[in-house]
Amino acid sequence: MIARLLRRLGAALGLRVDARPARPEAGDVLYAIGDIHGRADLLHALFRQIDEDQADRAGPAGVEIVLGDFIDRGPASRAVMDLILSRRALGRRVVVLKGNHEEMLLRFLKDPAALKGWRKIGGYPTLLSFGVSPPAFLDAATATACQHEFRAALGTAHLALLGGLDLSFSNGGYFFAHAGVAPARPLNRQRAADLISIRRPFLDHDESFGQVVVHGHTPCRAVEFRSNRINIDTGAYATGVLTCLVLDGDGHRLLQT
Ligand SMILES: [Mn+2]
Repeated sequence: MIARLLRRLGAALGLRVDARPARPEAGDVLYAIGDIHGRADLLHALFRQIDEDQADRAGPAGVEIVLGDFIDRGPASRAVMDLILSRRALGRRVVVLKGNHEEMLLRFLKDPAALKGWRKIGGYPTLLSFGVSPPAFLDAATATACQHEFRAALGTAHLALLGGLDLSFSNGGYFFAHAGVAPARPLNRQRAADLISIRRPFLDHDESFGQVVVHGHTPCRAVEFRSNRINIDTGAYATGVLTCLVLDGDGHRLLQT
């Protein structure tokens, strides 16, 4: 009754009002992990913290959500992928979302010309982590040779992981995406390009998106808690601080390296 009145009042004022606070679905505990960027050392430490957190509580295992940009820049992208895969092999529920960096890697696998753009955002350390030497001089021939070498170096499990990335995930009033959402579109009609790379007008938007958007992509000094979004990209690659946002029936907490 009150919820309906609030929604009607909100609609009259041109606002979307969430009368129902965000809360994970029946007993779920959500662990959202920010931009890892090749820091397997930090991810390893954070998974330990998640395990300790899980050990302290009864009930089903949590859902772990990797928010994308787990590769590039840092030195150990291959090890990051192996850690994620081993997590799944343990039977954990792990949702892995696509960031703009994974998008660039996938583009390079299809088109060697994409190496130029991927290099600019820190793709070379990812090649090196797979034992592939980036070209000393980049042209069409060396890019193609590098692409072939990289394809051969990627294991089937790595390819399956990269080919199976999700663009978004939703649970109990929380909406997870790497970069954010386009405010002008409903959550179920978002475009891939916005989900993986939007900054403005998403970051400036003060009104509700319909669900609380949990995202990374734009590094912040400390986790940003807003009424309509939570940014957990604490720039792990440069700061050494990798953040996990824990959402459960009691609210939210942070685990950090
Ligand atoms: Mn990003």
